[in-house]
Amino acid sequence: MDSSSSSNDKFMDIPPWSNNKLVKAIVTEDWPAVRNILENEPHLIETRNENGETPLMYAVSNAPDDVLENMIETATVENFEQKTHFGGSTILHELVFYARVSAMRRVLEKTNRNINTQDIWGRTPLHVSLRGHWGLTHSYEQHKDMAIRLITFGASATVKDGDRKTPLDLYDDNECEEYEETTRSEKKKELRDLLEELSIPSEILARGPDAVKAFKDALENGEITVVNSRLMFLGNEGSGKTSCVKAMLGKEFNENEPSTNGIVTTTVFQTVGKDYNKWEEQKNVDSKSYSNICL
Ligand SMILES: Nc1nc2c(ncn2[C@@H]2O[C@H](COP(=O)(O)OP(=O)(O)OP(=O)(O)O)[C@@H](O)[C@H]2O)c(=O)[nH]1
Ligand SMILES: [Mg+2]
Repeated sequence: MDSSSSSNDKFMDIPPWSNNKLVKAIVTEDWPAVRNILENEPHLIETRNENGETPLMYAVSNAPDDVLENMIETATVENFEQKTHFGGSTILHELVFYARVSAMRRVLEKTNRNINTQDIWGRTPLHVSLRGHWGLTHSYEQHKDMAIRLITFGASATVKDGDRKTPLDLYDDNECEEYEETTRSEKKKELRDLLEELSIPSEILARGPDAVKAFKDALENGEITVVNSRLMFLGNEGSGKTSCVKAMLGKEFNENEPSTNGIVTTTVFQTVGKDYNKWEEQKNVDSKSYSNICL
């Protein structure tokens, strides 16, 4: 048993890796055998070796698309949450390294829990997707597909790696040799602008160019992480929900507060006052994103 095993960890360290038929078939690129094993002994996919590597990780570099996707369909969420012990990388790091875009999408549809997991170099899957790799370069379409998809599933474009570089910094450093030479710099700028825009929270965008500039400056120089969450107030009629929310927003107490009809959503944001504890109401922003709900 390795150190990451625990009593409620269903993952098997047996059969020993060297006797694992599935791994053997992957390593020898015997894809018909892999298909057969997935059908008849699917449990073999839920195994790992002493380095925390799974058969799925082994398959990423060379398995045909249908085999890789079949493995992803068969695997459990625990399988996608394995990390290698030496590099700290996850299946998502592996998939973006080899630009296995549709397989990456299938994993994300099952779980996005490791979307911002950093490996021992501090790199998230988004870092790895946009970084230049010696001897393995990605096309513009691959960069675009992977990065947009990762950001849509919650990847942060502002996490810094061990060299204090964000995924976009690594993209700047990437020579993108695979891009067509005549349009390379234009394409890079286009994608960079798009990714930057996608990573700006909607409530900042709604407050106009000055807020966007302040947000970008703060990201360059500051260290504050933007966090958002949704609060829901549930309680019996007349128990004081509306009054509580009003108090949080610094509004005046009304002894004769009318009963709330149905559901009320209020969008709020936390001000950047001295102690960060003053809440103010924010109107005219996308209320789906940041709201509290009173029932
Ligand atoms: N004395 C006192 N009265 C309160 C307090 N909170 C609420 N109230 C009163 O209790 C009544 C109900 O409060 P609301 O805030 O409207 O309660 P609610 O849960 O939103 O009620 P519904 O919307 O009808 O479900 C109002 O008359 C409030 O003035 C409190 O902390 N102290
Ligand atoms: Mg109410």
